[in-house]
Amino acid sequence: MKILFVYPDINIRGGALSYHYGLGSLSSVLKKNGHQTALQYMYGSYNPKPLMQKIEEFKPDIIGITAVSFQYKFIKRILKDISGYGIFTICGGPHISLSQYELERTENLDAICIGEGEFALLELVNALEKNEDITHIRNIWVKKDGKIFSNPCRPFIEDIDKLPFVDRELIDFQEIIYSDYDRAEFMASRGCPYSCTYCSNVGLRKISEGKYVRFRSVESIIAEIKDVITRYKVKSIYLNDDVFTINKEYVAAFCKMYKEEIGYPFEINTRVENLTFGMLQMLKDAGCYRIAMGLEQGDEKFRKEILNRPMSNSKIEEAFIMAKKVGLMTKTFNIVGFPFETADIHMGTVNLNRKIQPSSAVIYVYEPYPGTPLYDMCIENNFIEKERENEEFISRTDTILKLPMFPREDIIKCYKRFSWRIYRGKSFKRAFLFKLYYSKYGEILIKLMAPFKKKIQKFAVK
Ligand code: B12
Ligand code: SF4
Repeated sequence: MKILFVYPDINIRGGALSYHYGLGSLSSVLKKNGHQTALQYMYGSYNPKPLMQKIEEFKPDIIGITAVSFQYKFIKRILKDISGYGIFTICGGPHISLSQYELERTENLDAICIGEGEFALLELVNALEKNEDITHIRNIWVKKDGKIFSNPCRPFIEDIDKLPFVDRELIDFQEIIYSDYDRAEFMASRGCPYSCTYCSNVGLRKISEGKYVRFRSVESIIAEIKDVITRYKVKSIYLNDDVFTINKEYVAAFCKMYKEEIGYPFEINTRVENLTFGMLQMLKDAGCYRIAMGLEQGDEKFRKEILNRPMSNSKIEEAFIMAKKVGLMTKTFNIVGFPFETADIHMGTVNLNRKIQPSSAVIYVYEPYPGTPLYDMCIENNFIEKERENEEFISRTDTILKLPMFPREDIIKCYKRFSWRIYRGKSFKRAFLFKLYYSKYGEILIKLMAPFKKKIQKFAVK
């Protein structure tokens, strides 16, 4: 069978193309079982024409679309625009997994996949090929003659080492690397043990039985990195796991083997609670050059009570001091525009970042994701402006919330001024560059400066 995957990545800020691990994994499993796959990566503004052209060339039997919440409005347009081809359509990914009602509400959508899709999709494709019944496959819900056939989910895949490496050939992976500072991305794990109220992990964990947080063996991830760096031109590695440092012994074993067998500069995402001076030294010694941590909100009480992130400000400060001591660059992820936040509470985020002075600080506007406790809180309090849900803007630069305590204009102001506020008087070049980046000309500048972005980044963080 021929399966055409669609990765909608429309109206996303930043200028770097991205790889989709989930689709890469699905593609590998299907190919291993004798099926053919292709991908349509939809980047920039909405344009269905290249997709239609791909459908005409590849002639797929099935179209499989991956969905995060922000992209769902575009997915509905895609489904409408390609409905004339009459091809079987299925949607999966975190949004669908937590908003199963979409199957009933979405026209021209035949099925959805809830949770992990490798073995469910394979079963579906095999059944379609043999013209067998498809209404009883675990994880797959099907719409047939207006009737929904829902099914339970199989347990989470226990040993993720058993999955083949993701299919990097599904896309021009070298182009992805070039667009992302010559960096190749990997994932050593699935899942996250924490339960921040704004993050989909809270809901995704409940989908299936079994262990949610799983790591591949160190040997397996090192083998994959080796495979990629021998096939592509790569200068650095990004382990994009939700939290890479959950298990101390794993980090130690990884660092040892990575240093001996790979040695490229690398970066990771982490949580302040996991970090010790010894672990940071080990990471640095193995070639880690930067760690990224979600700070999200700087007001300790708000962070604990609304976001379920109980770490103290002093713990955050301590982690950044330690990282700087061992010579690691640091990056914070921050969010503005949470329900019940105010401009004053947001200043806690500014002040904490100002104090710790990370090498770079990223800010997003809060986006409510179905299946999360904070989304439910938005619904209960009538904070979502339903009529604005289909509006087109760049993801996480605007809000669809109407918060009596934090008007939209103030959220956008805080978003745009954030980096200027934290670096002003501390690092002129960072303050200036970030001010430009978040200004109304930011998006145009990102595009114009794309050929020089590596130089600009080096200049900004040094
Ligand atoms: C790595 C990552 C990225 C990377 C790579 C993107 C990717 N998805 O591979 C980058 C940095 C590019 C990225 C970008 C974004 N991300 Co992101 N990302 C993640 C992260 C940390 C891991 C994703 C992953 O690889 N998981 C492992 C793979 C194997 O799982 P998977 O992708 O879910 O796919 C499996 C199933 O979902 C299913 N499946 C998925 N698609 C399909 C399609 C079909 C047809 C079928 C049958 C099955 C199926 O089968 C797959 C294999 O088991 C998750 C957090 C998480 N724990 O999921 C956030 C997450 C997916 N990201 C999120 C968001 C919001 C974004 C952005 C919108 C941010 C932005 N504004 O820039 C963009 C959107 C990109 C896009 N257009 O999809 C949210 C989505 C929440 C939501 N409900 O919308 C998540 C869940 C984190 C969170 N805050 O809650 N992200
Ligand atoms: S630590 Fe990060 S990935 Fe884990 S639940 Fe919280 S926000 Fe999500």
